[in-house]
Amino acid sequence: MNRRNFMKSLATGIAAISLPRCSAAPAKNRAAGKPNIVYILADDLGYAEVGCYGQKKIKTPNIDRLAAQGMKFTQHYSGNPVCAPSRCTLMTGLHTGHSQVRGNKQVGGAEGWKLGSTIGGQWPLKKGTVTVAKILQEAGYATGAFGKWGLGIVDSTGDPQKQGFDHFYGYICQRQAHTFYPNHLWNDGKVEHIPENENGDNVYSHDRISEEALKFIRKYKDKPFFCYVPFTIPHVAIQVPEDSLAQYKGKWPDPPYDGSKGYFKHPTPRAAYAAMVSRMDGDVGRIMDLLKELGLEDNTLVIFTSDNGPTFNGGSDSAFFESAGPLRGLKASVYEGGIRIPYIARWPGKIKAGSTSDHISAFWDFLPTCTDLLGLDTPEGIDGISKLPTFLGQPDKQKQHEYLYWELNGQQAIRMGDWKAIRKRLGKTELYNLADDLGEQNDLADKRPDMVAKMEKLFETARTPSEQFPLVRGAKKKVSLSNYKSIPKDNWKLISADSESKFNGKLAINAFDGDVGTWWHTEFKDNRPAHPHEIVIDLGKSYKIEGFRYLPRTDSGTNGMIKAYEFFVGDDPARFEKPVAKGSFKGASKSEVEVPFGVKTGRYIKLRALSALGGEPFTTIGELGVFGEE
Ligand SMILES: [Ca+2]
Ligand SMILES: [Ca+2]
Repeated sequence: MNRRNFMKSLATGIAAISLPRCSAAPAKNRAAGKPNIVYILADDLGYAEVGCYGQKKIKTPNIDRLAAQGMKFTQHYSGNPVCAPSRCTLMTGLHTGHSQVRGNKQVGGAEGWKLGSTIGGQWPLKKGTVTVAKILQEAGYATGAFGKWGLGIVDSTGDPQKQGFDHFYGYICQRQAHTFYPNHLWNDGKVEHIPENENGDNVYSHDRISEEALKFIRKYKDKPFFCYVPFTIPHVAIQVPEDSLAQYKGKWPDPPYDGSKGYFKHPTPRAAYAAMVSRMDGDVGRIMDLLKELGLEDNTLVIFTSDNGPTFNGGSDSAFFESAGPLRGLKASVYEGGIRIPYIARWPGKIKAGSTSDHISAFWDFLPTCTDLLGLDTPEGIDGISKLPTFLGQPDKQKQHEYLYWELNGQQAIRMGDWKAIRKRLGKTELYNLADDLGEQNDLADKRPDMVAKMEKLFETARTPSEQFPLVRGAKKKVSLSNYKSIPKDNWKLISADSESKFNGKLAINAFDGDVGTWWHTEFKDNRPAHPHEIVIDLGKSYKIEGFRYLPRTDSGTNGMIKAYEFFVGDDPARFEKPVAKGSFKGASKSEVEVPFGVKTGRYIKLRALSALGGEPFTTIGELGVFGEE
């Protein structure tokens, strides 16, 4: 089935289920065998940070109980060693050689921290993406996400409520989740102000998020529901309420953390970190208690896992807790410690209690497992394989991956059977045999050139190029013109620019002539005008514009590189309404900067520069581009 037919079948699905969705049909859904799905995703929880995976210091009785009542996977992998791309693979069934999001790519600056800001966030999922949430939604599930999203801010194409979730509560921008006492969270696309945190650490966001997840389960108890709970802890900052801290205070030598490795300082960081894990464990327990209370235990598949390995900064102490167990590497690394994670599945009567599986699986298996569960067609071209046969105790029916693939910031990794290959920035391939070298200490590349050749071929073929997430960054100083192809500039015309440097040819038209080596520079002689500087361009016809690209001047100079900006789209070059995007570019760089925003239709664009990086009264643009469609 191709993608179009698949989308068509989704559409048909809507019609077929629209009646029961509007009337009381819970019994029918039950009979149709649609189990509820609760997917709990811890943030940065290491392979060995829960008791049932060998943790000795931190207590996780509820997660351990989940394992005792379900199946524990010893070889399950996250989608990526960091947050956003990992979650993208979970949602789309595609590994990071094929997925839209392959890194933590911020959009704009840290504006997401500001109350009600809809600027910032992470690179958004595209419109029309087939997500597991969408599939479940169309299959009649109530769908809710509670915690940290990181795949596009409110109003962008990646907004969770445009990607299959009926409800979203929590942090829409993952950077905002670097404090657990925020001044706001997001509730169904609206800002929920938390005034209690304006002058002190009073409302712990994790508690609110847990409460909302519980409310959702209660509200939709009579429907099949998909409750996705991407908890925000134990990711740093190390912050936890006193009642949890009390459990660990004074248990170990605990040197204070002075804040020098980022985030916030803490007087007893080890105790606080352990307390964060245990507090999250407590909420896993509350979710299980509620399922029991509502009589939903038997008809609910509960999955508990983590989005990547344990972290190394912000005062965390992964060495002290042996957070990755015997595995090499931590978060952000494609060694096992960065990607092998705890994974427990519980479904009484279907999944054998107290069982263990060494089936090799990954985040991108979740989507096809769900379609398999519901007897739906799996979208073509995805990388995942259903693990339902393993859940149901039929290992002989379980299809195996030929290999798993990851990439991040120039690192590539492949797991094929017992073999693991790693390559960094296209350098020499490392080769390990995990069967007898779980810690990836003994590089066998020189001994097995045959296997290295096989893996190196896969490093090329397992991925498609990504314009937004090139495998190796910074390799080229020059920006490729192909980056600017999205909306052709052949018919663009300059409407106005408030100033240009005529004497040396740095004219305003250089801002969109398709040449990275030419740029617009505002007048810099004696009569230099001050900010703001504006350029207005006619695109030749109307487009649905989804974002713009800014390439600063590409020589060694830096003056005039735009800092604060506002960007407008409109139908009248003389009158624009409020900006569709505003923010600041972070630092001087020869790279282009991309700023996606929600779709805005118009024929004219205006960029207004409010300040320059060096504080001088200039503006320069090497190349301006816009992306979107007709
Ligand atoms: Ca994470
Ligand atoms: Ca140019």
